[in-house]
Amino acid sequence: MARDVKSVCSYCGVGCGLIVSTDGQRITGLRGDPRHPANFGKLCPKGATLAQTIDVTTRLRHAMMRSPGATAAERFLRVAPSEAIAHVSAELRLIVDAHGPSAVAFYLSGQMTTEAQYVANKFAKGCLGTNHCDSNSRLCMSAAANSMNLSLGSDGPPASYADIDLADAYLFVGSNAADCHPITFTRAKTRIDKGKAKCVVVDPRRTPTAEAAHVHLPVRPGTDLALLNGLLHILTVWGKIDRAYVDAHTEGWAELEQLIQGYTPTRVAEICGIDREQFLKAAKLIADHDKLVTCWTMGVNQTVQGTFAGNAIINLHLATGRIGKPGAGPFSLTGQPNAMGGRDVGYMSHQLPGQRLIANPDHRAQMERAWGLPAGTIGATPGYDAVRMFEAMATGEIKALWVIGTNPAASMPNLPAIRAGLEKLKLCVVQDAYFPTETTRYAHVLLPAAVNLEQIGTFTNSERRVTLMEQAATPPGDAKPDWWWVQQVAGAMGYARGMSYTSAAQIFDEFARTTAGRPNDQSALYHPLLKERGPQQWPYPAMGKPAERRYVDGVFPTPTGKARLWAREWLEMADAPGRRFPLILTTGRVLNQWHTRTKTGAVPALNKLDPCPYLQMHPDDAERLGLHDRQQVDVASKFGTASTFLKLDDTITRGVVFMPIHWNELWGHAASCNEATTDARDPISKQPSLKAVAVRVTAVGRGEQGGAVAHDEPAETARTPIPVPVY
Ligand SMILES: Nc1nc2c(c(=O)[nH]1)N[C@H]1C(S)=C(S)[C@@H](COP(=O)(O)OP(=O)(O)OC[C@H]3O[C@@H](n4cnc5c(=O)[nH]c(N)nc54)[C@H](O)[C@@H]3O)O[C@H]1N2
Ligand SMILES: Nc1nc2c(c(=O)[nH]1)N[C@H]1C(S)=C(S)[C@@H](COP(=O)(O)OP(=O)(O)OC[C@H]3O[C@@H](n4cnc5c(=O)[nH]c(N)nc54)[C@H](O)[C@@H]3O)O[C@H]1N2
Ligand code: SF4
Ligand SMILES: [Mo]
Repeated sequence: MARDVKSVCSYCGVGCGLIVSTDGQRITGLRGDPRHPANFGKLCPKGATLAQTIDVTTRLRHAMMRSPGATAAERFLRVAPSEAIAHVSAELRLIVDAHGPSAVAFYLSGQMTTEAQYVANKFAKGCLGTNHCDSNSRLCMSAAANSMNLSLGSDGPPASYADIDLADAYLFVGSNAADCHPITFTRAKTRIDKGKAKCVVVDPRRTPTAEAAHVHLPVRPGTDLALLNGLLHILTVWGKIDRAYVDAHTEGWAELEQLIQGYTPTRVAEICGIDREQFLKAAKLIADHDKLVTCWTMGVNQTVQGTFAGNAIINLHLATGRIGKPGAGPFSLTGQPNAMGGRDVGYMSHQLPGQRLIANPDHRAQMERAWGLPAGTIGATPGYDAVRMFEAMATGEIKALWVIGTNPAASMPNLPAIRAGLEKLKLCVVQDAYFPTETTRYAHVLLPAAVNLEQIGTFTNSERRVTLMEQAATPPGDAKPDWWWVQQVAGAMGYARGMSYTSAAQIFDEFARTTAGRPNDQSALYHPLLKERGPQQWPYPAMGKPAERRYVDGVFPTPTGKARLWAREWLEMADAPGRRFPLILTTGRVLNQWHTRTKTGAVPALNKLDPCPYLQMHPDDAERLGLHDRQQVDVASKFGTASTFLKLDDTITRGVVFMPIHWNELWGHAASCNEATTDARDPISKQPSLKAVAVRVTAVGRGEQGGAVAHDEPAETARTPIPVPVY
């Protein structure tokens, strides 16, 4: 029956609403939802072509298996879903019985529905009893989440998109929102173009976002904390501190005031490698415009001081009283479409649902009661972070891995080490919607997943808004929603009690109840309400009022009720460039590709716009190194070597090179930037430093290869010629 249903885009954290026309089985049209508050009908090129990613030859349509211990070359055989479920449950049972539950790990994704994230997390931490259940948010939002928790007492940004429409100044730190959060950026750009708002962008590259700025500060990677401390210092000198707010609603000012004195404009300019006058110009813009929204993303989060830099952004807002007010607030933009939902269900290895922590005995007891488990069932030790999980696979400590909705063999840092982990697994289950991916190469079992347009569920976007997706198409073959597969395996292992949901709506109800009384309270939300009233923001408590803007009253969910100002000293990156590795490699995104391209790779229009990988380098650096445009080069770090083509342009800071993350092993041998990235982590958030590693760039085959151990290079795939780039 032909009709229109509502859904949400499954790419970025903007969370644009969709209206999808369907004949009951297939999608016949897709457009932006004019009433959705994230996009008011607009879509970027990725969202507009989302329907083209559904019925493609690379969909994984059936469960597939190959024998345990099979080599990557051994072919998969199609099996019935029941056989795959029986096999996975039997193998997991054997491993748990022989080695304990901590020999099993889960690696989840911010691209699963909240319902699926909740069920997988419950299965791991509640049923099986392993806390080694982490997610790709560890590579993405972990630093921002930790900084919000430490400074404000709760994860989840204080501001809303509506504040972007009210602001008179924007500060984008390590965010290329023009390419990565395009529809949100359009809102800021509209105000900038009308002369209603000023804009400062901090990024080593002159990105499309920086092009729109009044001041662009091309910092050296990893120096944002110094810059932010310096901004607060100069605001103090200029008398811009809101003493009344600081005294009433924060603690820690004395220490912070002391620390920032060391961050004079001259010193900051030197540390960051920027012009002192430009720095002062940026500071003046920020000083003169009270309605400031600061957006930050991976340029901050993916650094070894990511949590501290997030704290410093929040310091800036707290100390000047620019939080909880219309048009003002720190705004961590979420990367994936449902990373916020994932953090709400507690899908990182140190978390439990409702912003609870494994390390907190009260929180564990509350979840044991909620899940009907005997006291003491949930392990008291937080599980490993993503990188540590793969290390534990390499040593044989973790023997089984179930991956859902992420592609670690392409997206994790230091891929040689990741492969060493994947190769050692006794059981590797990969649940994906597409085949092949870089990770399916290491799988013993493949479980076919329905994508978001083929199921019912919810995503929570950057501004804490929960959107219901209705089913627009029938999943192909044996593909099923992610939660279904987990529940089937749980049932087969004897955990049917508490794992027998009949619908996504029922799962949502159980999850929503766990948030009651918590900072992310959304206990009054349920699917029919979302369908009737449209997408809603949390907090959405049972008796209280839903809030568009948090902390309006200056009361924070910390033990004292006050927000915390953190005095954090900037440190030089551990792996600074030197004689052997003289350049800094940074990595990131382009507008028309999504991550490892399982979806965007199937859309011709997008591939025409962003066709191929490259290494962006300043022409002066190329000249010094004797390299020329479009030349094939090796990018070697002490971890490994990536191979790609040079793209010379002067929009990147000298001494820094940039490689997009989208083209990986399936594109060409060693095509992934992550062959060379470092797995050094921020000690608080355990988020890897994907934005900076020291490298050497040489003409292909000319330099010695990077890496502590040269990774195996099977003769038949060695140096698959990479198509010559066309820009
Ligand atoms: N088109 C597209 N959009 C996406 C995605 C996608 O794959 N494609 N992915 C989504 C996801 S999951 C995420 S997490 C977001 C990421 O969104 P962004 O964080 O905006 O994207 P990135 O390109 O990873 O990094 C942003 C910028 O950080 C800069 N940078 C590097 N090092 C530093 C540094 O030390 N300091 C500062 N200040 N800047 C630095 C880079 O030059 C880059 O321009 O995008 C989301 N949106
Ligand atoms: N060097 C470097 N590395 C990075 C980053 C960087 O900036 N630099 N960014 C990091 C960040 S922020 C992120 S978020 C990660 C992203 O890295 P990944 O999560 O690995 O990237 P995706 O390609 O989005 O992987 C999603 C996988 O899930 C599958 N999939 C899609 N929809 C569904 C579904 O509904 N169900 C299931 N089961 N599967 C589905 C896709 O086919 C794909 O294989 O990369 C990280 N890695
Ligand atoms: S801005 Fe993000 S959510 Fe909106 S259409 Fe584009 S990719 Fe989808
Ligand atoms: Mo991300």
